[in-house]
Amino acid sequence: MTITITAFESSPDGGRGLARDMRVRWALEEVGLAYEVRLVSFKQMKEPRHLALHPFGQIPTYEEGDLALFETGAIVFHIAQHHKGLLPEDENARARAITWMFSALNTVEPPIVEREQSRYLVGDRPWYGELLSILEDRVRVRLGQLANRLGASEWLDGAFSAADLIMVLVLRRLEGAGLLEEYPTLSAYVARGEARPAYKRAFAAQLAVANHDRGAKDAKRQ
Ligand code: GTB
Repeated sequence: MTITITAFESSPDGGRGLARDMRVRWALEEVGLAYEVRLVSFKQMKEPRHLALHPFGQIPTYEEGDLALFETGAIVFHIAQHHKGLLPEDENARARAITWMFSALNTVEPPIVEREQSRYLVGDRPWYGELLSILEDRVRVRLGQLANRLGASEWLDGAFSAADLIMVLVLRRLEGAGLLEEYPTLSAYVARGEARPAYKRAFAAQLAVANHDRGAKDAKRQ
C-alpha cells in the first residue's frame, strides 16, 4: 500500500532536517518502507483539503490506504507497531520505550520549543534577554536530567528504538543555541542517531526538497 506523507514545500530551515516530517521519514527509512511526499505551501496547509487530514493545518500527515494520521508521535508509533525494528518485542521493554517516546514529546520538547518560539513572539521586547535566560535554564534542567539518566549508555533503554528517534530529533532543535554542547554525552547521543544510515537517507531526502526549492527560487529571480 502506498504511504504518502506531507512536508513543507519551502521549509523555513532550508533543509537542516528540523521540520517534523524528518521524524516520519526517518522512521520509514528505519523499517525499510518506501513513501511518497506531497509538498504543501503554507497557504495550502490552511485549506480544506489539508485541514481534512490535519485539523491544525500543519505538516506532517501520513496516509496509508484508508488510514490518515497526524501528530508525529502517533505516526511514528503506528509505524513502529506494524513493522519490526523500532520497538522491542519484550512487552515491558516495549512499554518503557513508549514511555520514553512520550517523555521526549511531553517533557523534553516543550521547553525547547518554548525557548525557540520566544524569539518569534517577543524577541523585540526590551525584557527579552531576561526571559531567554530563564527559558534556557528550563531547557538546561531537562538536558541535565536526561544526561544523568543516559549516562554512558548508547541509547535510552537498551537497543535503538522509536524513542531514541524522537528524542534525537527533539534535541536537534537546539542546533545553534549552544546549549546541547554543554552536555557532551547528549551531543554524542545525537551524533550516534545522525550516523545511522536510515537517518542519513531521511536527511538527504528532505535536503533534496530544500535544494530544489532554492533552485526554483533562484531561477525565478534571474
Ligand atoms: N505536534 C505536531 C506533531 O508532532 O506532528 C506538531 C506539528 C508541527 O508543529 N508542524 C509544523 C507546522 O506545520 C512544522 S514542524 N507549522 C506550520 C504551522 O503551524 O502553520 C515545526 C518546525 C517548523 C520549522 C522549523 N524550522 O524551520 O527550523 C522547525 C520546526
